[in-house]
Amino acid sequence: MSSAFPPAAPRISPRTPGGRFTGLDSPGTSNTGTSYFGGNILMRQNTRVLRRRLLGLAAATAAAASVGVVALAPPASAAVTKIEGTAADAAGLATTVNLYRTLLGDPNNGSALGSQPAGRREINWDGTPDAQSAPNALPRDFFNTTAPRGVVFSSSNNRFQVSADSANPTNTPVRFGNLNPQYPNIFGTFSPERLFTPVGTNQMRINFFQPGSNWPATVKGFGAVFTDVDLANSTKIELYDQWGGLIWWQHVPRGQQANKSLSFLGVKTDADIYEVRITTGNRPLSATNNDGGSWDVVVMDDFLYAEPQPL
Ligand SMILES: [Ca+2]
Ligand SMILES: [Ca+2]
Repeated sequence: MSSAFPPAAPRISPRTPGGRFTGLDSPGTSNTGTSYFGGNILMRQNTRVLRRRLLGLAAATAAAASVGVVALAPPASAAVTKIEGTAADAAGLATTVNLYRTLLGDPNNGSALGSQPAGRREINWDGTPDAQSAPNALPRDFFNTTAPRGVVFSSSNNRFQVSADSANPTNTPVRFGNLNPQYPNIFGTFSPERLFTPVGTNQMRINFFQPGSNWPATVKGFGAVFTDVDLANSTKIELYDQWGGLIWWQHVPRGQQANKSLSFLGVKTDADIYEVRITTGNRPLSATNNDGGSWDVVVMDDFLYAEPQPL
């Protein structure tokens, strides 16, 4: 299978053509990270000051000459605080996920419209209606329209699915048993009982918006729960800035049991995350892709991320 990430699907455009320069730097970033991904703090701070000045100059130039956005290079490095863990069940993983909730901060802003001043957003998939759950597709903008939480998904085919719950009108099997009868035996849940996956591919992208609008946004942290990660190098999270620069990436830790393991990987960073790319396992879900040996099929449960702030 090719390791190349699929091309991005068309993005939703900002409401003002040509972009704008305000808000590209968020105030109040801290340097309290417990682990760092290259570079030193002083250099980054100086870079940010310089970047603000350049952006201001570019904005003035753009206003005078009516030209478009000038893409400037992002900071060379970012501070990253990482929380990760694996467990046999939801109770075992709860401590890890709660640590990450604390790191992102309260409150959980639910489906509140617009960017809130603090806190985080979560998606556990469990409230997704039957009509948008397996065997039906989940609209890729469901969590910025019906449930406005500021995320829109994309992939090579833009097909996504939330698993059926145990009481649904079409008697669809839980945990993606509709796609392969093996899957209910290998996938566990962190938040019962719906799970999430791209369909026809094992790679997807997440872009952020001011919740309920098409105004692009960035976040300062993202984490997700995965189930049945069997191989150490099959599943990963990548974070990118608005210039397409890689901020950070890491493989998701593999579970310590054959089936239904839960894994969590989440980071908070002082960089502005414009896009998250997720690779789930090394095979997409399908009737012929049975999990085992060198074939690792993985799906996702809870997403947790910092409050989307407008770009
Ligand atoms: Ca769930
Ligand atoms: Ca697996």
